[in-house]
Amino acid sequence: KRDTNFNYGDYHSLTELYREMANIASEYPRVAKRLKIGNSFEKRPLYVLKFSTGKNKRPAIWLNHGIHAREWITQATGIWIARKIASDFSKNKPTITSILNKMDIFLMPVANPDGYVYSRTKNRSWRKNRSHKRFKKCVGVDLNRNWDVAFSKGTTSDDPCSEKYHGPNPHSEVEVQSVANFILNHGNFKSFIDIHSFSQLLMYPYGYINSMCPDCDELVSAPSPISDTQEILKPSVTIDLPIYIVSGNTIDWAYKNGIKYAFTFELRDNGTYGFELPADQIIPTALEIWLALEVIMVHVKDH
Ligand code: ING
Ligand code: ZN
Repeated sequence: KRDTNFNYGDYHSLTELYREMANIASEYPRVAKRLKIGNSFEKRPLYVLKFSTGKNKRPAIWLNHGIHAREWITQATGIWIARKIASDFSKNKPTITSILNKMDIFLMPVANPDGYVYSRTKNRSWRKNRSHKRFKKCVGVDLNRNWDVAFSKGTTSDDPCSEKYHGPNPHSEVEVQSVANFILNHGNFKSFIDIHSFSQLLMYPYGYINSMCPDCDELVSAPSPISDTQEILKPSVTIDLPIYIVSGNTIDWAYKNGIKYAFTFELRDNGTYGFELPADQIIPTALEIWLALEVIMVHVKDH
């Protein structure tokens, strides 16, 4: 039974999303827990939902949503997927049950809460977090340029006023540090999927250099998480190396730290509405990405 009337077909405030995470955990206590992995720069909690049926430190997958504030479809699909995992499991649906019998899923619906609040209340097109340092004339770091991999090398900026500012040093941002520390301390992550919008792409490593990662044969050639995903999503998604060189990005860091199944999705659309995707596309987009995530998670479980 649902004890909330949270509308999954609409966009929500951070407070509503955080409350719904707590609701999911309390409605499905056998499988879901809400963990706090740190605090944002502005001291908001950083929450993750952990889905697990077993002991600690099973092989795990991290689903990362909302690292960029204005990409509202990513936070909205994050909370939808969270409830989907819990409710499918409670109904004994075979795919999610087989995944959760071997693996844990960690889902972070809002990886950049300060930026999200700012985008909702002050500036719809805000991308970065909201950190600031003394003597710096602008606010915010691009959290998808702040990771410790080829820091400051491409499609980024050392100008704090740029929306692609990489920050003063790798992992300078507490939102990046908190996720990185959690993953390194855990030590058994097999997959990291970073969800963005828009462009309808699925990208694999590397982003920081124009070449394929050593495992890319498995990631890309059939049968593979990518080719299987392509099969079910076609023709709505294009699969490729990143279209431009991006240093300091999340999935290159994950891959370099031993997490082989590292992917970036760009959700809908193809530019008609861009970041301001109408709310009536939330559930269709969530259904689409969920199919892809199930395929990838099954592959990870079996390898
Ligand atoms: N796009 C990503 C960006 O940070 C990306 C694209 C991600 C490229 C990861 C390479 C690696 O620019 C959006 N929409 O943020
Ligand atoms: Zn993004």
